Amino acid sequence: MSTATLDTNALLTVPAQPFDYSFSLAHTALLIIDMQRDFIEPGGFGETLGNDVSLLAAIVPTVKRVLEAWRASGGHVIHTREGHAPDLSDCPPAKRLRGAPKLRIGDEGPMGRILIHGEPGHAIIPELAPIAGELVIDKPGKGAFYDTALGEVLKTRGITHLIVMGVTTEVCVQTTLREANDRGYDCLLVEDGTESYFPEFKEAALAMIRAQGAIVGWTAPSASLLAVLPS
Ligand code: C5J
Repeated sequence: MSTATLDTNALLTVPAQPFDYSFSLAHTALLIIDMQRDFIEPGGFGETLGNDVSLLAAIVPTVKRVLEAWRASGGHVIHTREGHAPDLSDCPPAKRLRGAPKLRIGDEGPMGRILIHGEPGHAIIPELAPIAGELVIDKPGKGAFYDTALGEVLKTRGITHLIVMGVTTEVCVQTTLREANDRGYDCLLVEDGTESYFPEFKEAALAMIRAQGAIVGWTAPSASLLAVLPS
């Protein structure tokens, strides 16, 4: 179907857990969380914390497939990046100093300073790079609403529903879903469009999100979403 003739207010329904999820393109944003080199490529923040980053890299083709189909449908796209100002003024010492990583936030690594705005590692991976018209939200915390303009942007655009992908499932993705849910957004998490360094944490997070009648939100495989997109 051509987007020129598309009714973006039409309701689309995805078979999801714990029950069907309905949304319209006009009032929904595809929100892609932190698909940054620092989490997905060797030498970044994720690896300095001792994680196997290849687990996260494996979802890139799926995220790309959904992103391209969503773009073709003409829907809103928002990307987030976790990171900090070069002077670390927005990085609480509790975040920087916790644990014993090989490199801390702000230290010089193979992809520049770890999780610092403008450094190569802070960038979204090239396969998923934002295009003109797509919003990028820089966030200092795990949740995308904390200390950002995301809430205002969604209100201005009349967005009531969020379809979410990205990393990591139980940290920035789950925190953002919980923040969004408390603000009244209906959220669908794409099951194979999110990943954790700990597969058991991913499964637990998915189960927690959709438990108790979608207490935080819905989950569905990408194939179910792709099947209803007009592109
Ligand atoms: C983490 C994130 N795991 N994007 N960040 O520190 O989930």
